[in-house]
Amino acid sequence: MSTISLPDESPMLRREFTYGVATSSFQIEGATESRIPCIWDTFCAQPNTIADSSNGDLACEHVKYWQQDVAMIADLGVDAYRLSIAWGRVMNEDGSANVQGLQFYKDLVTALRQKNIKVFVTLYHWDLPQYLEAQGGWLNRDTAYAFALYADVVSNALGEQVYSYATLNEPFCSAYLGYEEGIHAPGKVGQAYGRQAAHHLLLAHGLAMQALRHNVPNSLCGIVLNFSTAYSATDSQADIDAARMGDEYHNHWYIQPLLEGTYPDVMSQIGVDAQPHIAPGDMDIIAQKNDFIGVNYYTRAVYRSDGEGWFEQVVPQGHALTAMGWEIVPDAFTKLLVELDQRYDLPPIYITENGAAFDDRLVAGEVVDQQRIDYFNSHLRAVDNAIKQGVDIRGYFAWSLMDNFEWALGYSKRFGIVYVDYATQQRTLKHSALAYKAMLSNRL
Ligand code: IFM
Repeated sequence: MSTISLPDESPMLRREFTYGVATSSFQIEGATESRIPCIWDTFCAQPNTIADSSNGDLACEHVKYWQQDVAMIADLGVDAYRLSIAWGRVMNEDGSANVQGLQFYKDLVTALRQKNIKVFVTLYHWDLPQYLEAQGGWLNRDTAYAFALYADVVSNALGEQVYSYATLNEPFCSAYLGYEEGIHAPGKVGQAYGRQAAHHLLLAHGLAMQALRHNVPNSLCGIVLNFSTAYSATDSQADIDAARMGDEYHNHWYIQPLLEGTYPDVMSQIGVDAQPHIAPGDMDIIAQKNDFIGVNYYTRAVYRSDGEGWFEQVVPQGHALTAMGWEIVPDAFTKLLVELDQRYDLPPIYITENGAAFDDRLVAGEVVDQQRIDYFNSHLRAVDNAIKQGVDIRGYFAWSLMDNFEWALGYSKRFGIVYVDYATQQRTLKHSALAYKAMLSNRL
């Protein structure tokens, strides 16, 4: 079996560098009967939304098998586990706390701590309670305040047992895919929707940070953002400008407000009707100090001019693809990290997600996922290169611990380092998990 390795002098071989695995609530938990419905339950129930017409009713049945899953995580030898809380499992519709739901996460956190595993909690990984969506969801400013209340309840309950709290996972996906393109829940379509949702999500982040600062001053608090490094399709000035606009619109829209308190200039290039309503004081709430920013990276994006002063994304060419059709471009990962560092006064960075889906097969009890091992090898080296160029990166989380519900693609895509047989809920460590485990045990 081939291995995952890093250059001998890599700072990532030191014990202080945190390695983990990541999951999210809706993608693994199941147990819908013990929480209130969320927007993904509703979305999955609509026709033609999910590739295999599946839903999150069972997923990996993690609520049932969580103790076994904790043992599996510990066996991998990771330093940390990144999980998300299902808002609708810990809060009731009347705004009161769900005591049993909170107890589930308390037990989970305690069990992980007993195994000496640092817990990285994400408060919002896309599963907005449906009753809030019925009141406008992220288009309604009140949702940001409801989120702050929820953050207050969770951080009071779990306290500093949690090493790190991230407010949101990938607000780009919630806003753009969910409210602008409509391919994710709640399936709304329109630029004005997308931009307003993005603003309210960022506002929610800022408001929640205030609660976190008060309740858990010693936990590491921040946010997780996703980025696809922007490239231009050709050397033409029109395409170069298009790539810059795509970068501002899809990447910097979410990070610049956090670090500089402003939206990118590309905002002036969208119609006045699509511009978000920003109340006085919002940008100050959004631009609070973060202890860390989580970076999720999978691939790059290539843009060209649409001929009308705007950008369009082109179908990737020239690199191998994952099962998602995403180009494998580790150099783009280094470029992204170095450019973010050059442009902003960044807090410490954690790579909170990186990984790949491939067409894994379980044969005679083994999954030989050499392509995933290669992906991890090349992308860990990309992170190492960025650190050597001065970027302050403190940790790396493989996405994902185990195969799970891949949103609009259902169970058809497998991102796990652990294979899940959904019929039996049997977990099998893929070769990538064995390689990750071996790499972790060989650290200095
Ligand atoms: O599975 C998702 C995850 O929920 C968020 N980041 C990207 C992953 C792969 O698409």
